[in-house]
Amino acid sequence: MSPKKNVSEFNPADVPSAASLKIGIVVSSWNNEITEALFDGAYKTLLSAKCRRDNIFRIDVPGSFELPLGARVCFEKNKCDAVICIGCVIRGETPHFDYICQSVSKGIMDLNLEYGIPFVFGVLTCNNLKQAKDRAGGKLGNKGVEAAVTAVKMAVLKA
Ligand code: DLZ
Repeated sequence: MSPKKNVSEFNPADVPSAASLKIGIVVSSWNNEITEALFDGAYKTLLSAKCRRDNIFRIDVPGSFELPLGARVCFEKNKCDAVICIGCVIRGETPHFDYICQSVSKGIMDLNLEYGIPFVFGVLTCNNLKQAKDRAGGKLGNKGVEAAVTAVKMAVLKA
């Protein structure tokens, strides 16, 4: 059954303050119409959680496959409390999609366990562009918003 409602809605009162947090956001340039919308959702959500603009560090990488290394660089450079990885992989005619998705999800999980801080999986893995648009500020919400809420909650849990 396909979801029919915006699942990104949250109660701001349930999100801890990010006033003392440093958050990295790594953005993949592939499907950039989508990834910029996800970034926008994440950035605004961090600000609404009181994260300071100068404590948000953005790094751009060419594609989702590069997200784990970009996230590691972002963490090592800025000593972030959490890093949000934003990407959008859209299925094509070959198994390429599966290789990228598996590598990226495993790469990001490995970073969580290696560094002991949250590296958040803000990557859309979609069958087509419409599914991506629906989840990047469309009728199903914005996964960038959800990634930012997760980053703040997990960073505070760690602290
Ligand atoms: C090559 C490629 C393809 C076909 N599709 C996507 C995609 O849908 N989303 C994405 O983020 N990146 C894609 N890439 C690029 C790879 O992630 C990677 O940047 C290149 O294979 C170089 O390592």
